[in-house]
Amino acid sequence: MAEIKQVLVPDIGDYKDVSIIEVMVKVGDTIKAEDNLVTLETDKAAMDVPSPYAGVIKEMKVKVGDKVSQGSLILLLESSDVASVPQAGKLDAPVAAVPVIAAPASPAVAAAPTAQPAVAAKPAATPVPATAVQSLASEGKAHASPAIRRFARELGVQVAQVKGSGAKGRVTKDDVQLFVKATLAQPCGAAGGNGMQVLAMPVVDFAKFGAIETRPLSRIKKIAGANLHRNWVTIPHVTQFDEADITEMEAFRKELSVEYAKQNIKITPLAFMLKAVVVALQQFPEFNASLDASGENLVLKQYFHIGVAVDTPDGLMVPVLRDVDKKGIVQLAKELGEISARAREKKITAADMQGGCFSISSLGGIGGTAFTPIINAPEVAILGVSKAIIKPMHQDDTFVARLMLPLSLSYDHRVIDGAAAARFTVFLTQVLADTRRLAL
Ligand code: CAO
Repeated sequence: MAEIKQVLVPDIGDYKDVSIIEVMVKVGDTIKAEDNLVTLETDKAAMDVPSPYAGVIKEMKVKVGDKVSQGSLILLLESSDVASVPQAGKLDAPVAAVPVIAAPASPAVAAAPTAQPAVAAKPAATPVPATAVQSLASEGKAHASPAIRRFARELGVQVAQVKGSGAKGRVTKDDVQLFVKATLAQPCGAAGGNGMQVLAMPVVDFAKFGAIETRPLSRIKKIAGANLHRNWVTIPHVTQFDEADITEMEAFRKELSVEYAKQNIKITPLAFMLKAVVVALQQFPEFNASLDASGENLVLKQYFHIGVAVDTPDGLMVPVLRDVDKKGIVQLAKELGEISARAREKKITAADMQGGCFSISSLGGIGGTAFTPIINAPEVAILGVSKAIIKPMHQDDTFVARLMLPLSLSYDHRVIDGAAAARFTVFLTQVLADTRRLAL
């Protein structure tokens, strides 16, 4: 049966007469256990008070500006709880409030209209000390509770840009929502004041200058294009270039090619690359990772699924080869042949393209010396492979002809530092130069 419960201010340390700076709920709201109710502000930090119970709010006992201490009554709630938040002591004892430190607004993720410059892009992995927070908050001239900052961050909004309508200009949830609505309502390319002002593309009548033919983009190109655009504008890319001496690898590959030609398995350098990349990912786990949705945690993967960019008549597709660490070069060459054939025959499913950890884009069969591939989000790095050519390399005071393979590693600079990227490519070149290392 429903029961009226009192929700009290929990243990907030030695603080007394703390101001309520925000009330997030009102009479009639249905809330879940752990939903935030009010935000308290001491001279050091702000903290949200979560509800210990689920239920419907019957009566509010506080408002913004009130001063409260441990045990003050916040509200009455008709509890619908089967399982409330585990509490120490009496049933009506409040749970301890977890201090939520106001972190600075983090950068926009995905396609939010408020992407920010790369300098602000490194997410705060650990809470920022209260004093630092206060100075950052005042730099941003934004007055907002941690809950509102978090809410704004989730929507990719920089709280400093939102005009606060609350007491002393404090930014409320409504203010953030109105800001987002107003931004979205603006014509494309005219978004004001969000650091992402882009001129609209000029509309040109090309027929004025000569004969033309208009051809619609393929479905694949449209889908891939939207993803590429998002990844390009929201991920701070850097590309690290290197060259691997694959003279010995190529000799071995040619031997294998002859051997497996009878079985119709084509062994290209890419099969070796797949294997070598996994050895490098095992050595540098932050390359085998993704940022989580909050942008504040790195999810390290313990599996090794590698995407391979395949050029099809309808556009680029990136099917994924699974568990590359558990397969040999011949098996990988076989799967590569099969999956690229399926991609070209339009037989690839959405599932075939999911779950990748890292991608390889090889233009080695075509040509070129280097390129800057776009990261396949939510992955954090991609390896571009160009055409290997014989070059004079200086060794033991003389020049020798070696087959050199150009590598271009694009990486997400929010996650990977330049030095780590250079170490990764150097390690990769060492593995490719000595294929015995693939077996380590
Ligand atoms: N250097 C020199 N030669 C290379 C090479 C390299 N890096 N990579 C491949 N080759 C050779 C192969 O050995 C093969 O030679 P033979 O025919 O004499 O045996 C030839 O080039 C053709 O190889 P391939 O392209 O058919 O096979 P692959 O395994 O290298 O690549 C695939 C397969 C599916 C990745 C490729 O066909 C493809 O689609 N590449 C384009 C990917 C793309 O569009 N990327 C850009 C995306 S935007 O970032």
